Amino acid sequence: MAETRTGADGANAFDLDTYLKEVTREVDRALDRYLPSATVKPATLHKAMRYSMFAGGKRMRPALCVAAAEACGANRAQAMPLACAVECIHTYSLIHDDLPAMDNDDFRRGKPTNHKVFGEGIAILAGDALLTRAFEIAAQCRGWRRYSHKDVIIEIAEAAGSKELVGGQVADLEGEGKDLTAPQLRYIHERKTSALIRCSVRLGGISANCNRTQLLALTDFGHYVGLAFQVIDDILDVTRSTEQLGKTAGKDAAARKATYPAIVGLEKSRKIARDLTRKAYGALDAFHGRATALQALATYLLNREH
Ligand code: GRG
Repeated sequence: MAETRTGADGANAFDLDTYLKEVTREVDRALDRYLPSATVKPATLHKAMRYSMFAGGKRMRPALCVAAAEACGANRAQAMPLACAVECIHTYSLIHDDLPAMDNDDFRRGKPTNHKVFGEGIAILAGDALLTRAFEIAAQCRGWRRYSHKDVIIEIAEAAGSKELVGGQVADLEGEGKDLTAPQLRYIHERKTSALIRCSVRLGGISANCNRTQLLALTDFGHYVGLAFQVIDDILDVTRSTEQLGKTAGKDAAARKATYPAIVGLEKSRKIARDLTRKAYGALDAFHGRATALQALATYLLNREH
């Protein structure tokens, strides 16, 4: 079990590495149970769903969900169903994002993209089935004292829907080749990336029956971490190689996509990511030192190299 250790300087050092390994193992085990086996008919579809799901994603959204639940006093098992639901939505969005009609990418999570292996038709359907499975998992949860199943279904549907995740993707597509302003770019980031990260953190709180003050703090934390996540993603796209990222590097410039590095330069972009992460830390004050894992995850996401 990951612990908070006391370092040589007397300060507490959270062992994030162990924490992430443990959470990833538990999430992978749960996802394996939640997805139909690769031999269940239609086997091609279930193979395609599993191919992308177990291709080696960082599992950041489930980890944030679990860490948020723990900050509110719950255990990992309580957060696991909704953590898995969010990873199903995230994986669907990546499969569809990689399609020729979208970002047209050949490489994701260090492997050929879903449509490269299974063809476009099956890739679209694997994405659809993962999206649908997320709602099934949420609907099958035992329930929460303060939140109804309807609350949770609406929470996920709004984050994944036309005004957030899908809406952000539309704005991203429509912005290609245009000179966007920083506020226009932020509009895209808030929807395309931050909405699902914010939802992951809120679902962790909901899994723990969090109170209103905690939910609002988690909302702010997820919002700022989600924005910082995309700024760092844009920076990595220009500073890292395809091998290091496990997905095609330099795609944004090639597609003439607006990014923070393109608009304000690399140094200013790094400062923006640091400032957003600082705001995320600020939101954790509401947890009076009980949100160590969330704080460590925010730092990790700021400093990540892939
Ligand atoms: C409805 C046809 C249709 C398409 C929608 C919503 C959508 C497709 C795509 C979402 C857009 C998208 C991919 C946003 C970027 C978010 C982002 C930075 C993803 C990468 O997340 P990581 O780094 O990935 O956590 P891993 O692979 O580690 O899980």
